[in-house]
Order: sequence, then structure tokens, then C-alpha cells
Amino acid sequence: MFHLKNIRELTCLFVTVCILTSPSSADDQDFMEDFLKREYSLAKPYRGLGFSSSSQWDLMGTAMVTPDHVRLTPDLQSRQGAVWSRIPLFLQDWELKVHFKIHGQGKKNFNGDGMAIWLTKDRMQNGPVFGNMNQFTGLGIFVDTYPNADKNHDSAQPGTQRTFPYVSAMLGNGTLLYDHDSDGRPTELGGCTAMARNAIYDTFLLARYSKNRLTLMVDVDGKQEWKECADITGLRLPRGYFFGASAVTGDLSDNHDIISMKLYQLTVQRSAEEEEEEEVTIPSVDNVEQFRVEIQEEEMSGVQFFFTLLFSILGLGVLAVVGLVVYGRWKENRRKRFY
Ligand SMILES: [Ca+2]
Repeated sequence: MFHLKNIRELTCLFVTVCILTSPSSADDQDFMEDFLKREYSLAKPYRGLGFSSSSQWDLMGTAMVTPDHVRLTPDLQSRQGAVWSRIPLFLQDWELKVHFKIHGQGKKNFNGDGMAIWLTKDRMQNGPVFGNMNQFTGLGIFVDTYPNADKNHDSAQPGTQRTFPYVSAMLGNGTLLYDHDSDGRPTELGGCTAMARNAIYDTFLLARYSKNRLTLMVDVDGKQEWKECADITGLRLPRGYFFGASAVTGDLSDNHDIISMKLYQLTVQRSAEEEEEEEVTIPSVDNVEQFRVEIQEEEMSGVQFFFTLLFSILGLGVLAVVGLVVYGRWKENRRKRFY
């Protein structure tokens, strides 16, 4: 602990010196520096990936490694593949840059289903959410390439049609369900259209998490600049979760390739107040109705606690009365013996 505190003090000093000596611009005031963390990153050459004990990643399902990419699914029906980090993430502030490629023979809207980037409590699970379990705990970022909701004219509201591929973020608390038929709209925290399929340019996705704020950005049109996709504040993610990427094909298919996933540690200034902020154990988003369930549960347990206390007091009262009666009888018997 003492050692840790020293490191923290030194970091603070270093940051302070940096602020004093560097000309700061308004944009990067918060982010002093970023460091590539190789242990959390997946990049070429993918030496030993998936089979070597020294590799930090595991492969699952149809996922396979080629010299150029990790192919999660081929352009064939009913495939499911994933790649999962073996090391839990304990960094507080980070940025994940994903270089990916989705391509296939199918014409637009005759391809699917998409891929997802994960930071979750569980890893290496099979399931219906882009090749991962449903009711997951943690963060899911989806690149959904097939419009399920718009396909069913009943479920699509007029005027709410979207252009796909659609990138979106969802936070799972272990009970929330991702609904495939509505493309996850009820649980979506933010998102955007990103024409990332069969793109002639390299396509990238960026997720930045710092001070309970998740920023999602995309770069899919070859301009080498990030376009904001979603900005979610008050998002609380516990530490110790695993990065992963997964993809799934059904009746329709695509090649879903990961070229790299690079994780950068962000050095961020924090006020003393922010330093002392309590760590969460279950993911949550402030002011989002779906995450109030828990608070209601807490209220319920408050009511339960009240009744438990009430019945305990009543129980003790009954015991006391019984005790008094027994004592009275005993005293009476003793008096009878003396006379
Ligand atoms: Ca979909």
C-alpha cells in the first residue's frame, strides 16, 4: 500500500511538472499521455495466438489466425467465432483502437449479422449476442450489419429506419437482455451509422473510457479522422473485466476480421474527490431507467429489513411475556412450598 502511495505521489508530481512545462491546448488537457499496453493488445504478428501458453489471447468457435488478420467468421452461414483476452483489465482510464474489416459476397442487406467488441466479466461464452452470451455483465460495442427491426415491418416504427451497418454501445448488468429482433434499440446507450462493410478504406473503431465517460468514435471513410459516434457520461464499469471480439453469421454471412486491437493507457488528471470515488461492483449508468432496477431492489430489501426488525422485536416481546409468566408461576410455586 505504502509503495503504491509513493508511486501515486510520483505520478502526481510528474503530471504537475508536465502541466507546468508543456503548452497545453484545450483539447488534450485531460489526456497527458497514452501508452500502448502490449499485454492487452492484439496485433501482428499474431505469434502463438490461441494455442501458445505465452499468448495473451484465446480463440473460440470458427475464429482462426492468418498472417493478416484474425478471422472471427468466414463468409459462410451459421458460424460463430471469438477472440478473448486472458488478462483482466485493471486500468482506470484507457482507449481501445480496433482495426477491423467486414466484407463478403452478399449484396447490401443480404449480409450479416455483425460483430461485437467486449469488456465483460465473463469470457469464452457461447450465445446469441454476436457470438457471446446474453445477459452479459459489462460493455458491448456492436457493429450490426443486418437491420432485423426494419425487416419486420411490424416492429419498425415509421420514420425510425436506420442505415446499416450501425454501431452502438450497450452496458449489461447481468439481467438486461439484448433483443436481436429490434437490433438492441431498447438497451442502446448511443450509436451511429458507419459504412464499414466492403469499405475500400481501412476501418477503425475507437472506445475511450475515462472518468465514467465512454466516447465512441469511428473512422471508416479513409479521411484519417475520428468521427464521434456516441458519448455516454455517468457510465460506471467495474475493473477486472476481459476484452474480447466476437462475430456471428446466420442465414446471411460475411467475413468478420480483426486486424488489431490496441489498448492504450491514458494518463488523466484527477481531483482528490475523483480519486476517492468508490469503485462499483456492478456496471451501471447514472440516470438511465434500466439501471434503476437495482435501486428498487435495494428499497425492497429495506422494506424486508424493516419487517425482519419488526418481527424480531415482536418475537422478543413474546419471549419476555412467556418468561415473565414462567417466572411468576415459579415464584408462586416457591411461595406455596414455604407456607
Ligand atoms: Ca441486427
